[in-house]
Amino acid sequence: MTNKKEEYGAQNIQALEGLEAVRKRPGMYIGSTDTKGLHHLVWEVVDNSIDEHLAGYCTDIDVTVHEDNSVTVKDNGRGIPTGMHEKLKKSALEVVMTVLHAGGKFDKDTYKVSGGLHGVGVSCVNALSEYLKAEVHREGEVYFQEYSMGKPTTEVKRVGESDETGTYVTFRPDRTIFDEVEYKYDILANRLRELAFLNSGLRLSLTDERQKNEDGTFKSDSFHSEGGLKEFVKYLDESRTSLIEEPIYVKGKEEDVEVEVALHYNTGYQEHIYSYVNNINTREGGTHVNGFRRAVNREFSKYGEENGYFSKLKFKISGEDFREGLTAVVSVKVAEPQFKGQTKGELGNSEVTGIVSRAVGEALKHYLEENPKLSKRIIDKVILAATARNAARKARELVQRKNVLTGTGLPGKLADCSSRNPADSEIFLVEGDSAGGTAKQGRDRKFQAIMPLRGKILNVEKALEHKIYENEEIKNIFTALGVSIEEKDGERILNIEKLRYHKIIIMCDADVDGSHIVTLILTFFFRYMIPIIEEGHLFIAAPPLYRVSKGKSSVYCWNEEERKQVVQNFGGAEAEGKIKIQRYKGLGEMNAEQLWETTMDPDTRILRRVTIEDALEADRVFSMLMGDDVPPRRAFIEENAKYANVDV
Ligand code: 0RA
Repeated sequence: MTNKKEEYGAQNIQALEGLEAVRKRPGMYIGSTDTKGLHHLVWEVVDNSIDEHLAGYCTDIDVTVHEDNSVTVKDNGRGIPTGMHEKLKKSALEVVMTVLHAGGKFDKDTYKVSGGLHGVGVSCVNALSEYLKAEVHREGEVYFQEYSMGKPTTEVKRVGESDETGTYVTFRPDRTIFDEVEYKYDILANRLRELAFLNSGLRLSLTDERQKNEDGTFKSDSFHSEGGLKEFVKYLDESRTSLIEEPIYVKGKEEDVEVEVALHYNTGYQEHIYSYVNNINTREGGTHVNGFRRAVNREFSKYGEENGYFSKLKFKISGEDFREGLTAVVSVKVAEPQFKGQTKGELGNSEVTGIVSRAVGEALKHYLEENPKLSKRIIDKVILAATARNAARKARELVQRKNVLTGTGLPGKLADCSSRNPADSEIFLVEGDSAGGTAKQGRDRKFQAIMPLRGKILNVEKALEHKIYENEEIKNIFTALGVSIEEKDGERILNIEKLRYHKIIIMCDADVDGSHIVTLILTFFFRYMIPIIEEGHLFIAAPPLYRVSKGKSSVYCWNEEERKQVVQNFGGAEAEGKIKIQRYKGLGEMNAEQLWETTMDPDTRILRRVTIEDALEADRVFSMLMGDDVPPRRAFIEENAKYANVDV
């Protein structure tokens, strides 16, 4: 930690623009006004506290959710300055809290890092809160000011003395702005855990005053990691079997770019690279990830060649062979990050590639020289990966060639639709042959195709790749969808240009088995067809749970609450006897007409679009669900019978 001596006073804060714009177009500033935007408010304040940590002044950050869903973020940083801002003739505290972009970050001497949607300023949080209170402990005194919708409702008041420093920000999100105002413990806890790994030494805690433990204390968690990224990769690989005992750790700095990387090998077949720029997850990777991959390929292939390990191979080792079973976290701190890509989740700064590649290269070279046994273990795995990839390519080519030979090449089980326009066409992947049959009768064949899937499709987390292409159900999915896997520069990419349906709808029973099958299918798409999720083509059908009828009228219900409401509307308990409640346990209990009107008719059905809300958490859940430990999987499925990782 560095301790900067420069004086940072009220005059460093520049006033820029008003907060009206934030209330008019909140999405522009915090991304959205759904639950994601709601949580973004917390991250905005926490980011400011983390900046204090990065500047060397803050060791503890405490987040508390109060009973009314207001939140307090407390830190022990320097405290927001309270002196008079010379130009604006106002307290700097008031300027920071009420003037857009006045957080101090636009002064490059103060804060080196900020990026993405983060860093829009704590004043945005103020603008979007029906109530906010800022309390500052600084220079022996305690000050506070209160606000409503971004406007001060009190002066900056001096209320007492304190021998500590720090900032407390308490805010209650504005109900007229957010669709939903309930904070989710798990979302907060997951990000705080991640921040603890990314900022080793920093303590972050979460307390939820809405939930009590059995002993009467509030539900809470505390996150702290001395090991930082090393512990992070261990945590990510928790449910997998390690190939090497300890992660390989890299830390370096060049031209003001800080590089921190930890990598670990497991016995699995997947590559998991999590990347961050200034603590922000870069889902689409970018120049830092490219630099990392380049170094891994270069150093391992050099080492393998020099030691003659590859001499007997009849095919080329490709980049991805070096990354099978690799889990890594790549974190860089960059002064002026440039983000690109569709969701601004990709780092663009070109200088970063070389910097990361050099830092990682050097550390790997060292590791390989000093750990010949472990290095050989990794190389053996690389060779196995290359061999399997070669076999997979052969299997895949066979499948793809076969399709050309058999004319349309469409699987026999597919009941296709007549439309040839992918934009209008949808395919239902249906659990079981019998429900598949009902769906075929109930569908509108003009634009709806049906493909029944038999039982549980292959568990792709565990299977070797060539096994996957030999699996009948999976081959059918590939060919029905019209997508193929192609190799380009030794990397495999999914070609979805010829995708035959723009809506792919998973339709399973609304029970535990059904949600297990949904998870398996989601895993498959997550691992092998991510562009389909990214492009928003994947959906989950929601069959109703009940049909409540009285006389000739009947109503479908999707949950307990709806059912109670409908029973009440039908006359409640008095009409006991006359009201019939049918509980649907599976799709098979509905006839074709019922299935159509509840689950398939675009005018009345409910579809959930599958998004990769949080790739990191989704991935962990998939591994946990598919991994070796059965009990946590069972518990998870039962708890989340209503499909996790899915945006409703
Ligand atoms: C402006 C300048 C300084 C600190 C902060 C803002 C600051 C903001 C927040 C928001 C939450 N916690 C915070 N902690 C600090 C620099 C202060 C100095 O030089 O003393």
